[in-house]
Amino acid sequence: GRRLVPRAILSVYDKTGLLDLAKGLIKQNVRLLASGGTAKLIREAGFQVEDVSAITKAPEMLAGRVKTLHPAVHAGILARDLASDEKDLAEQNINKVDYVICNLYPFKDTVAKINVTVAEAVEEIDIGGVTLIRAAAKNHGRVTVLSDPEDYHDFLQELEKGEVTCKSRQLHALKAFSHTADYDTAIADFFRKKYAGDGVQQLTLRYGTNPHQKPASAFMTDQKLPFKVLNGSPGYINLLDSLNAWPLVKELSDALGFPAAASFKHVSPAGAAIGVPLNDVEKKVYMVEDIEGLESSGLAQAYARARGADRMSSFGDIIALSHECDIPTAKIIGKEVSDGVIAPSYHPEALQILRKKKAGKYLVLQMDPSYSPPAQESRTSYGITLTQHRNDALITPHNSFTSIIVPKDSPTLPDSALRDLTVATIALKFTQSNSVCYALNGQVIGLGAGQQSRIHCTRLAGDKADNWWMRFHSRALAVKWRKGAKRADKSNAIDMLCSGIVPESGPEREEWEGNFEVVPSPFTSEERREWLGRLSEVAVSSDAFFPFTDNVFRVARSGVKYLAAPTGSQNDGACFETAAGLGVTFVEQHVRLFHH
Ligand code: 93A
Repeated sequence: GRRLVPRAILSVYDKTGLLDLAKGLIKQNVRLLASGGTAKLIREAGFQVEDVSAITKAPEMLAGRVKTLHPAVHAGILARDLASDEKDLAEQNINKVDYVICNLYPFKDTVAKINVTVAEAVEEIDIGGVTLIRAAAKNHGRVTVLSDPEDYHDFLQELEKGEVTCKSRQLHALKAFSHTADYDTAIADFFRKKYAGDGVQQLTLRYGTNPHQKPASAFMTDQKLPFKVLNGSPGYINLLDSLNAWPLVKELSDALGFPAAASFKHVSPAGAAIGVPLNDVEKKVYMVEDIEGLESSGLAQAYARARGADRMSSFGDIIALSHECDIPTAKIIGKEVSDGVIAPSYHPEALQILRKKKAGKYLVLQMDPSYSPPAQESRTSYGITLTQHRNDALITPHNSFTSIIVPKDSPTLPDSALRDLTVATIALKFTQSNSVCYALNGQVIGLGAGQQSRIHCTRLAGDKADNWWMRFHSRALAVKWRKGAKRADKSNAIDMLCSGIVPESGPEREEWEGNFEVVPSPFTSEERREWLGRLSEVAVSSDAFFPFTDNVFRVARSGVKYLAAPTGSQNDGACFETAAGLGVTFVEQHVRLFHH
């Protein structure tokens, strides 16, 4: 039959606003039922209230661990307006509950205290309250659940006007579900830290982006971390680099069937390459002439190329290797200033070499190559959670570059161009935008990252490609270094020479000259023009369309023959025409590849 008297169950830890609420409910003829402490407070204020134990016919037990957990309570909350539910209730002499007012034990506040014990935390895990809230939220078709004292006022106003609307019940239910989810997350976070073991499902990081950003950690909620720390202790940016560099080399290697390597700095690649065999000049320019076993290691050659692209930028890099780190690769790494490496496995002797770096602090991560991240990813920015489908667009040499726009009579691209466009495009997929990448011989030769305008990016990357090529000039190759010049000093000095920015005189000039046994004279503009004119067959990729023709003009100046970019700009037509006029093949790459 129809109940005449609506009922409310009240069980609150935070008793803010409780008495006003009780008063308002009673005014609307609602019968109040409450758990021990809540009932006591209401009663002492002079309002009518029954103890929950009066309907459960069971006392609160186990020092409060069992208060409201009883069918008399939960059947009353969960019953629908169905004949069969009504029958069940009648048989058990249970009344329906219409309003549930509950907030939970302060688990978060408790575990926020320093040196809290597991026993203390355990006592703050609310069971009955979560069950009340969850049951009421589940049955929000009929029941109103209030889990936040802030909501009492509006609720009472609505009640006074008549009934709580369906919309309000929905919003209260949403809040309730979010509240219990947040509560359970806090509990899981606490026990992950206590029980999972550092480095298994979570990892304490030295600090965040900057040293004052503490504490910092990395974790997964649903599985173990897919990497192990074999040496060192990663920082926040180390991990961001590693977790961008790893998929880059994995995808590059999968796409082209070669071992691949990348050299990351500030969450963008400074270089990336596949293991195309090195010629003698390349070995010299990349400073790997003396590496034993280089010839037989595709991976070592891939890293030599990745590191060789922009040696200045690679100083202190995070390295990713697509295959087991072998001895030759470790030997190259051993000579360079670097922060860490991520690879699927390590040859025992290679690992020994790496463990010696940075006075034993060199970061070595072992990645599970079978790991595949979930399709949906999220992050927070300024407290707001953003979610999106992961960028799982696949770039492959045979599918990504088939739409040749100009020249009109070019049905296919040579394999070398497909290879280099693939290298450039996969590199962009993991580069902070805007990004433009020039590639040749299976490696990045110039990559511009994080520029707000595309043309600045195209120029930056083009200037890097030019600088890379100037390093192959006979006069750059013939440089005589001072005895004891360090690798990094050499890279910096050669960079100044090749960029054409050596000052004519003054202390900077003197310092620069100090690197050489025989000081090279700076390149004349004629020398530069002549040598840069010989750079050819370069592939370039852009992470989004070219808004103006200036980009096309600029890439052509650095030997670009093949250009891949998305289309959709108002100036597409002009860009295609410009490319055609310059003898550049323009391929539409259909996927925009912004990355942030
Ligand atoms: O220990 S409990 O999980 N066992 C219960 O059955 C139970 N029922 C309600 N804690 C339980 N509660 C919680 O007690 C509520 O979530 C609320 O935070 C608190 C209110 O207790 P009191 O009314 O005695 O102050």
